[in-house]
Amino acid sequence: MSATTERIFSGIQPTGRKHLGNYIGAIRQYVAGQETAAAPGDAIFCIVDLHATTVDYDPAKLRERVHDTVAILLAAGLDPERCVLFRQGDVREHAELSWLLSGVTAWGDLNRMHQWKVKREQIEAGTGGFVSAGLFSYPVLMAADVLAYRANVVPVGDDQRQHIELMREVARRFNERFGPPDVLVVPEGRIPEVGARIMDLQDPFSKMSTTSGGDAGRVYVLDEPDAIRKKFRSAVTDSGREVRRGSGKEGIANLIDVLAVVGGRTPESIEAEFEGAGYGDFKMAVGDAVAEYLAPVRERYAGLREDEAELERALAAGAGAAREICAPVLADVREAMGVAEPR
Ligand code: AQP
Repeated sequence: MSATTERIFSGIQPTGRKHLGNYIGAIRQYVAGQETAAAPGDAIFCIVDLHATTVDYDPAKLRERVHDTVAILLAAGLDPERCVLFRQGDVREHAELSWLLSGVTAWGDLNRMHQWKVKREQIEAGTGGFVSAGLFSYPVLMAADVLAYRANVVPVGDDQRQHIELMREVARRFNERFGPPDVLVVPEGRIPEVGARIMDLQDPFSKMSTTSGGDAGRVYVLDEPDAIRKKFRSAVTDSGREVRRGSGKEGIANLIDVLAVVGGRTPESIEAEFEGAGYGDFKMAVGDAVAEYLAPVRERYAGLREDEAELERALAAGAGAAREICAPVLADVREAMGVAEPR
């Protein structure tokens, strides 16, 4: 990567059933990043199976879901010839760098992470159940994922702002402590202007999420067109009649954003088009547009998912390419830290 080249990196959880928020906030950006990358090694995407082990999970299902997730990414347009697409657990450098970076990560910063704060409150209230240490420290692994590649751009949704801030802080602290020269690149988040936070269709004050909310509020990338239309028809809005954004109109604003993204338009043009239209017609239009937008992905997915040998072949090639980029960075990190190279 030259000084002016952009290298993007992003990780995605192997939850298998990705939702419209994941697609609009992240996956769509991955494909755009691949299109503009100067070389395949400048667009790097990782299925983060190690992150998935911080909560209760079924090992057999994890393997399956990695395959589901790769197939979705390929169906969305990622091309292993034009980007680096791999499984985190295949590249040992991630776990190793995570440990090394934990020495320059402030405990207080981790203790302030939003997701951890929620867990901490549950622990304090005695309702947390088993909480793994990994749930506290996984942001360090996220930092390692990105910093191992000296990526300078991280395409993500709005919910990842705090994680990006932490990885920037870790990179800065590492460089201050062990430089000069700077060993790590301080990355920037790339958060889309429209669609960075797609909201739950049944609760427009909460983001569309894998782990909270119900299926009615969450549109899956692989949902059948009729199911998609039905979810949009039942989307919670407000008691008004105007298709515009504004206070008290969070549900409608969310639908405007969704239609803007899938139609490649601005929210303003949608407000203008639907001026005077009823909510029913508007919701129908959004449902139709999303069903049409996701249909080709769902259709391609079926064929890709059934060829597991090919998915594994693509992941293995991706892991090899990833290692070629991150192994020298790890060597530099060890050298700067005075830690021996493995014999
Ligand atoms: N609602 C959303 N709107 C826009 N972007 C979103 N992302 C997640 N939700 C939204 C972005 O999707 C990317 C991949 O997320 P992930 O696979 O790491 O997350 P996940 O755990 O499968 O999905 P959720 O819904 O984000 O999980 P919960 O809410 O259950 O913890 C990320 O770039 C993310 O910003």
